[in-house]
Amino acid sequence: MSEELLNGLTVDDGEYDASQIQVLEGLEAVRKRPGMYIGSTSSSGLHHLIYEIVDNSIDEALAGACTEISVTVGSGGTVTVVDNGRGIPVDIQEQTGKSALEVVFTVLHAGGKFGGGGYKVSGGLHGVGASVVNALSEWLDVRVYKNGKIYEMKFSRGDIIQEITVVGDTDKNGTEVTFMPDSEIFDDVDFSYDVIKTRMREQAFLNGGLRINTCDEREGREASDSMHYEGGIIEFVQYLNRNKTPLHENVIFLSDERETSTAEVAFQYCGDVYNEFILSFANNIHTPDGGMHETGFKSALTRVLNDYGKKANLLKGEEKLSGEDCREGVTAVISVRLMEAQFEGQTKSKLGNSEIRTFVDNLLTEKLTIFLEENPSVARQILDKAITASKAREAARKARENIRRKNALEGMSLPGKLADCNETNPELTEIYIVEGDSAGGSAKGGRDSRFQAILPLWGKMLNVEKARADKVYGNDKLTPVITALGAGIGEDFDESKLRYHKVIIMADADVDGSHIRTLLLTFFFRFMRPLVEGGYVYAAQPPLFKLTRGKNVRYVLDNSELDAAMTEMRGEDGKGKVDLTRNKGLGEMDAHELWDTTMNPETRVLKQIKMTDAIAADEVFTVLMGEKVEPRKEYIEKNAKYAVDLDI
Ligand code: TSJ
Repeated sequence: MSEELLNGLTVDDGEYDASQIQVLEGLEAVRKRPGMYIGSTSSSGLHHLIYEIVDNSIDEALAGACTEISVTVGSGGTVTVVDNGRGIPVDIQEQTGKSALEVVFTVLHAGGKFGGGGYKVSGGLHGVGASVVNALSEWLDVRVYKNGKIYEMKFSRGDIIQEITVVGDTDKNGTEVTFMPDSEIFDDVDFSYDVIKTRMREQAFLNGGLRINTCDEREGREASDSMHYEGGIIEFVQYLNRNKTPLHENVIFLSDERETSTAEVAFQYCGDVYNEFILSFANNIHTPDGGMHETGFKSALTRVLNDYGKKANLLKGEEKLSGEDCREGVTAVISVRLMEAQFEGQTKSKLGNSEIRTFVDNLLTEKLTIFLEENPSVARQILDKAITASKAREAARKARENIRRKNALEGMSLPGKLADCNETNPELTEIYIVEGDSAGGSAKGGRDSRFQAILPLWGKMLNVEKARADKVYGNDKLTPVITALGAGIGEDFDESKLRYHKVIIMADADVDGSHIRTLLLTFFFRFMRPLVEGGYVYAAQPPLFKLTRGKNVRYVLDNSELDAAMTEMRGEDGKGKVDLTRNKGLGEMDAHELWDTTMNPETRVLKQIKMTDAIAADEVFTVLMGEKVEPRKEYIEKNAKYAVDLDI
């Protein structure tokens, strides 16, 4: 091959081929700043490698040329992705003198754009990441099954190790990529089968009809699953609602297609649920911050339900349903595909294309109106639910107004049980919410009152998952928490008014403690979501064991540290007699012990409550706190951990 240079001269193919240098520079940039391409080099970036490869196979499925994809974690920690598509083209292109296969793996952002036509509407959505994965892999092998032959090419950290070689005959078609992530790049190269399976299940739902298999071949971790949903996002909604009680039997499904975009919406209301759960996707990519597709759905839903309510005489006179009323108890999946998706916001997790808002709005306005007219009993159930929600919201508003007025009258008085701290800069202060009066007493005695406040709680706590908002606002167990934090609740919640930047739940490490912790977390999650999202909520970790040898006392957090601590304390001869007791409760520790083990910032262990996965969190809360007993039992048996141990 030859390359034209600036002065019109051409040089022959050789070591100094300009395009080759560019390629190397491109992939070198990826290795220098991996975060720019895959977000991070932590576990999430590591798993991103798989998604980048699988996206190519999904594009092939969208082009109608692939029906099955398999993702396997090999025994050595590698990942193999195989599909039964047409196989990446291997013939040399005139323009570049290279095969599409080589270009895909060595040129940044090259996938999907080669070979002229390539993909149309459905495709060309992803397929940009194979070279990034190649650059960040210790090694990567690709095999293409095509034209009756098996072609193979090998790379290491982006460099070509073996040019395309025919290594056998085959009657199959498809592409197979195996890679070993580079341990020089990633903090940890251990893949999580659960993370992979969850993502692949989501993709199987979003691409109805496509079969996706997952397999873990690592010793002691063997597992395999096969996921295939003819119903697509309809089955996604059924899956999300599997532990809830649907208000109407069938999931409502609406879809439309334009020249360059498609929209699909599936939703179903649940009678026993008071919050909304909307998952939206653009080009199969989750958009946790919503965007135009979600806005279109929400505004049209509100308008269509109000119009229907008027027409069917379910809403009288000036009665009007708010958007929130119309979404109470709904589980919805919105999936759109479009040519040039604009992802906005700091985390690129919001869809910005405004034409999609009109598209989804029109879809609902036309087709949901028809659906309601054709299914009056379903329509009536939905409207009844929204009207009840509206009345409850009005009651809640009054209750909230009462709290506000009371606060104003009493000069924003703090709860009587609160032992506040001296410091007033919230960035420096902490509040311990403590279960039980006796533990509260020890905590008050043990704390550093300069910056630590204590709020004891006692008695039975309200389960907010089973109550509407109006019951929550007036609740005498929750009101002290609301006033102590000082930031309001629900729509009124104002992060900037928060009186403490560390809100620490301190409860026993037993079943009752776990219960109160879960109840409080559910309350924060549903009514003070920014508190959880902002990372203000923590769980204190009181030690489970106390070791005594003579005058020496040592506390141990949990089982995993017990053996080592015992050995250490027995001393070198291994003969010292060490007394082991299990801590029965916070109340049994005196003020000093509580400070040393659980409250002293120098020595304590705090667990920050994270909100990484909305699906998992919603699941945990509905399962643990909802009406159905059977799934809850199953869940607890399966996890045998406290709810707080899950990364919510
Ligand atoms: F990108 C990649 F290398 F990472 C990769 C691509 C990885 C895997 C597992 C699969 C694929 C892939 C690519 N599967 N199927 C395809 N298809 C094409 O590249 C292809 C085949 C034929 C034609 C055509 O127009 O004839 C066009 C394309 C884009």
